[in-house]
Formats: sequence, C-alpha cells, structure tokens
Amino acid sequence: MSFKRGAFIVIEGVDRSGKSTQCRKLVESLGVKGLKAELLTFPDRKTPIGGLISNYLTDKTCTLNDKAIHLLFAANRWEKNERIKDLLNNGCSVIVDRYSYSGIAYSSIKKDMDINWCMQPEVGLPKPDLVFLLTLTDEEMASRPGFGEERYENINIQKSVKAVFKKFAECEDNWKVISAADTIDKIHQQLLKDVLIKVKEVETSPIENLKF
Ligand code: NYM
Ligand code: MG
Repeated sequence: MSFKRGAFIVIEGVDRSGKSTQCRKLVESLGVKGLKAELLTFPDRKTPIGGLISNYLTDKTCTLNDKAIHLLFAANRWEKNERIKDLLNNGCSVIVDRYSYSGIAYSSIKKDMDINWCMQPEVGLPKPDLVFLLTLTDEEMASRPGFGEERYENINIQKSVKAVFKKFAECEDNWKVISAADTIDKIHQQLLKDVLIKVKEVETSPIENLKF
C-alpha cells in the first residue's frame, strides 16, 4: 500500500464569521472517524514573532510600520512551514484558522500597500488543498454581537477585507464559499462532507507551494 498524506484545509473569513468554531469541529469529527487531524491558528500568538503581532493587535498606540507588521504575519506562517509539511507527510490533515489570504487581505486594504507586494512573502508556503470562505452579508456582519477591542475590528475594515476575500474566491482554484449565517451544525456538516472528499482526493498527490 502506498503512503497517504493528509489534506491541508484552510478556513478564511472576516472576524466573527465562526472560523474558529468550525475549525475545532472539523478536527473533532475527523478524529471520530479515525482520521488524524491537527488544528493550527494564524496568527500563532505563542511564538516570539506571534507575541509582537499580538501586541500590535491589542495595543492600538503601537506604531509599527505597515510593511514591517505585514512581514511579521508572513514570518509567523514561515515558522510553521516545516511543521505543516511534516504533519501532512505523516498522514495528518491540517486544519488552519486563517492563512496567507488573511495576511494579504488585511494588509492590502491599507494606504500605499500594493496587493502584489503583499503577496510576495507568502510565495512558496505550502498551498492549501481547499479553502473555505465563510461569508456574511453586510447586514449579518453588523448584527453579530459587538466587536472586541482589537485593531481592525470595525465594520468598514471588515467590509474592505470581505471584498478582497471575494476576489480570491473568484480567481483561485480550490475555494468554496459557504454562508456563515446557517446554524453551526449545518455549516459543519457541509464542510465535513467536502473535507472527507478532499482527504481521499489528495492522499497520493504532492503538496503544492503557494504562488499568485
Ligand atoms: N490578521 C491575521 C492579519 O492582519 N494578517 C494575517 O496574516 C492574519 C493571519 O489578525 N483581525 C488579522 C486578522 C484579525 C487579527 O486574528 C487576529 P484572529 O483570527 O481574530 O485572532
Ligand atoms: Mg478576531
């Protein structure tokens, strides 16, 4: 029997679209089915680089240069590059809460931040086999329980970020748009069905690298 790798699955979406809940439930359900799966979250605030990012997000007086913070978010993914590949190569699926697309979306909406420049530090990272985009209408976004206190957590930024995600969903292969307005369980069943298909589909294919 030939070796089978895991699937690399990403969930993207604006803040409060339910990504973290769905990621957790996917890992749980795959486990119940006897499939190895591990959850990763970006930013990973537990590393030294993640600590700098966390400080930038929580302390709005922090005046880090826009390109510098963009590169820190990308570096935070690069420090997980080997971990992601090792897991996949050991037959463990990797479920990721936000990835390079969040990095590009949240940075490229800033003044003088060219989207092509923003993409470059992400080139060469492992490419997801499947990206789910959890979407909310502007009305649904506005009606979700109040934003927290972090940088970017306001409706205008969320609307701009949503537009960048929408473009990705139109241009990139392997993206699937899912309404985040359904019940948690209904969304989960939808995602799980697609993930199980993807796990089978990619088990003998090589891991690809991101390019834009
Ligand atoms: N964010 C997240 C970025 O600006 N760039 C990135 O590369 C990533 C992964 O961090 N508002 C932003 C989006 C979020 C914030 O993420 C914190 P979360 O998932 O809300 O903890
Ligand atoms: Mg958030």
